[in-house]
Amino acid sequence: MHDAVWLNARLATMAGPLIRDGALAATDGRISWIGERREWKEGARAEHDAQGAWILPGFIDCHTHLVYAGSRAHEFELRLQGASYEEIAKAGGGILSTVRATRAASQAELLSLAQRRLRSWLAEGAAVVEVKSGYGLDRDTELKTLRVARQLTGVTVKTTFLGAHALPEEYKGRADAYIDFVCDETLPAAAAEKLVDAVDAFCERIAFSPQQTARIFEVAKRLGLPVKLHADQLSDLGGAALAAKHGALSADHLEYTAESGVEALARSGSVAVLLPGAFYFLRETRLPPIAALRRHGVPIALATDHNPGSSPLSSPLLAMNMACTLFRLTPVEALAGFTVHAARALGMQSSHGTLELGKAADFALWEIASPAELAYAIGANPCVGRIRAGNSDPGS
Ligand code: DI6
Ligand code: FE
Repeated sequence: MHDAVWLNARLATMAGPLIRDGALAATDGRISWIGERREWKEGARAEHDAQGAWILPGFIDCHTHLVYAGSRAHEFELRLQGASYEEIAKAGGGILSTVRATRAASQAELLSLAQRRLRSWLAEGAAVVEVKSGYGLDRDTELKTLRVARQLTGVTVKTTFLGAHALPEEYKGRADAYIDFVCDETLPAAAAEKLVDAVDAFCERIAFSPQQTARIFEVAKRLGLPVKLHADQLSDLGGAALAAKHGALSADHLEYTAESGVEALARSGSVAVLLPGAFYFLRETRLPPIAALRRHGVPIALATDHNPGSSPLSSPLLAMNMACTLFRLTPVEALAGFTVHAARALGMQSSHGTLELGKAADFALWEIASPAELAYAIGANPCVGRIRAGNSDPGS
């Protein structure tokens, strides 16, 4: 006897062909039966009529910076008057202005801000959201933001330590000393408190060098933590190849990645995470190497990159549309980018990302005529239900 079954459903499992008249059952929070309706002969304690809705795996947003305080609307105005993102960062605005606001906020304030932001993801059927630190930069605030991420409710949260996001004001001109501090103090302290699922860095001219990034990765390895990287977003520092060399779960952004970097990702089995929100919001023109990623068979994930400076985007659906219109991904690729490949970018492919027997019963119901509509429509939200661990009232 299964706990619950959804009948009269259309299923996009993201692991096989579409099922136009399907049934999906859940037991103990996992998918306990899935297939054609006519083959469903078992019993369930609760029977739900999906009324012809499409069921897809719950979306996985594998790259966000959700926990922060303050607003950067003013910088948006400056950029519209001609200032560049890099100029604003060099003048002490940018990430550092969010760091000041985040340091000043209490843990309770940060939690209430982030939980409120998260509502948009819940409304669009998200199951998993990755959340990075990186707006604290001192030890206490990095730990504070990661604790907040762990306290968020309604989705499964994966935390990523991003202490090497920017050089804090108190280390001005002493980047290597700051990397020492991250390697010796902040990262080990965060890991000891079990606040870290993965380790990331911002490898960029305006942030940290490949050598500094490699030092962080060595510490992550010693602590037994997987790595990911903000790679080649604004310039090609060989970030993708560096991530691949360290067996990264993913390399993210990749606008400036050369073909050799793509080949390295293919060899290491790392996922390419594309972030069309930042591309759009910074009005970038250099496209990530989509054709090469396809040619070399690198799995492509998508994410919102939600952050206050370069991608104030809170909608997975809009990110999918942007990936199609700006990067020319197909709707099927966009859907895979927020499900099966995103799961892999977080190392959770054995439990999430597809609708298959034994995986988490985390899925969403959509009132649409075909799955492609999710990537096609702009500004609509046809989500009519969200199930988490088999539970249709997934409040916490
Ligand atoms: N890359 C980005 O685009 C964001 N962080 C990063 O490493 C920008 C974050 C910000 O501007 O606050
Ligand atoms: Fe980012």
